[in-house]
Amino acid sequence: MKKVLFSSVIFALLFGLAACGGGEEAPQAADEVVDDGVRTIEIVGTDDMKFVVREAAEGLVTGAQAGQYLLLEAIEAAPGEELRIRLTTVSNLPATAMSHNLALVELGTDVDAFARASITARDNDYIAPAFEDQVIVTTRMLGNGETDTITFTAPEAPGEYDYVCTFPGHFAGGMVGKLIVQ
Ligand SMILES: [Cu+2]
Repeated sequence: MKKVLFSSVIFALLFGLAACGGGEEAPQAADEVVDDGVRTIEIVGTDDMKFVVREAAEGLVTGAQAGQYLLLEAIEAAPGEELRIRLTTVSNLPATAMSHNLALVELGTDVDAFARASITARDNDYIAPAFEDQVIVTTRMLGNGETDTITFTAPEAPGEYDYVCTFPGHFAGGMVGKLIVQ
């Protein structure tokens, strides 16, 4: 019994040390760091109210350089393709002033109306309840340093699906893009 206890203490000590890891950036959460073959797109939301990526990649339509990033204009996907989007907000401002989400909506959604209606939907993470049935998938609203990962299946119907950030003013500021299913 005594030996067992001793081993447990050693184990706890070793485990504790390993968990501390010493200064390296900790992973977001165990369930977000996975390698299961699903295409994962790392997107950053910036203080310029843009969706950006760190580098170009197949299946991404990128535009102008935006500081250290590339503007992300569109994501190309096959019908029914499984996709994962990891959105991270990088900001110098408090979350109440600068947060981002990424909400993908059905074809035919009036995104301008959706964004405008969502301005007053703070209690619902800035997703207007009246438009919820047109939202295919959305991340949480994220302040500086926060990340959310969504895994979803691209629609079967080909078309250009809008995604927007619904934080007040960000749609108007150009925080938009398209999921091109083809
Ligand atoms: Cu935003």
